[in-house]
Amino acid sequence: MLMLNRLQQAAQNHEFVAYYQPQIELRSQKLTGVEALIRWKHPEMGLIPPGNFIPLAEESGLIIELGEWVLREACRQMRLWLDHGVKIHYIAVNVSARQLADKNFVQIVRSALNNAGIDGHYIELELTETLVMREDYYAKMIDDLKALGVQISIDDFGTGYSSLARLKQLPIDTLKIDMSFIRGIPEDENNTNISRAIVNLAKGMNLKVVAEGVENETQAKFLMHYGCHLVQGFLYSPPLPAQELGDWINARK
Ligand code: G
Ligand code: G
Ligand code: MN
Ligand code: NA
Repeated sequence: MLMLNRLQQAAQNHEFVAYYQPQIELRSQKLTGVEALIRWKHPEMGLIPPGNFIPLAEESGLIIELGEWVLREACRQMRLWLDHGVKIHYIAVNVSARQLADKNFVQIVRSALNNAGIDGHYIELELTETLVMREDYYAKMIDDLKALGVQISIDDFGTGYSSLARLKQLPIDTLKIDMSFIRGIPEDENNTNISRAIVNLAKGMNLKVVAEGVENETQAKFLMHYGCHLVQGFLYSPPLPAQELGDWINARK
C-alpha cells in the first residue's frame, strides 16, 4: 500500500500517540511544562518517529487533520492532569505551516480548549519563525490566538529567517533555541556565541527562552550561566507517554 494511503488509514485507525517531553526551569530544577510530540504506533512496524511521516503529512495536507488531533489530545491530557492534581503548567504543541494557513485554525484551537474545558494559558503553540515573519496574515492570526489566552513560541529559533523589528511587534511569549546551537556548547565557539546571543535577545525583549536538546550537565551549566530560563532534552528526559511521564514526575519527588 502506498505510504500516504497507509498514513491516512492510520489516522482513521487511531494509531497515533502523543508523547510528552519535560521542560525544566534551570534555577529551580522544577518541571514547568511539556512539549507534545507525535509518534505513529504501527501495528507491525512498531513506533515510527515523526521525522519519517510528518514531511509526507505536510506535503499531502494530512497534517491539518493530524495536527488537530495532537492539539485535541493535548487539551484532553491537560484536563486529566488538572483533574488529578498533576503540576504541569502547560503543554506546547507544534503547529505546521499548513495548519496556520488554514482559515479555520483559530476556531479549531478555540473548540479544542472548550471541549476539554481548559483555559488557553495551558496551551503553548510552537510556530516556525520564517512563516510568522513573512506575512501580515499571520500577525493577525497570532493576535486572534492570543485573544484565546494561548501562549505563542517560536520553534527552532535561529535556523530560519527572522526580522528583529517584526519579532518585537508580534505578541510572542517564548523563543526556543534550536538543538543544533546547543550541540557544541562550550567547545564550538560559534554555537556557544549564538546560544548566548539568543538568550540575551530573549531577555532583552522580555521573552521566555527554552534551550532544546540539552544532553549533558556542561551544557546546562553554561546555559544557566547565560541566564537561560528553561531547558528540554535527554539530560532530563526523552519524550514519554503520559503514563510514564507520571512515573518520571513521582520518581523525581
Ligand atoms: O520527536 P522527534 O524529535 O522525533 O520529532 C521530530 C520532528 O517532528 C520535530 O521537528 C518535531 O517538531 C516534529 N513533530 C513532532 N510532533 C509533531 C506534531 O504534532 N506536529 C508537527 N507539525 N510536527 C511534529
Ligand atoms: O519540535 P522540535 O523540532 O523541537 O522537536 C524536538 C525533537 O528533538 C523531538 O523529536 C525530540 O525527540 C528530539 N530531542 C529532544 N531532546 C533531545 C536531545 O537531548 N537530543 C537529541 N538528539 N534529540 C532530542
Ligand atoms: Mn517543537
Ligand atoms: Na525545535
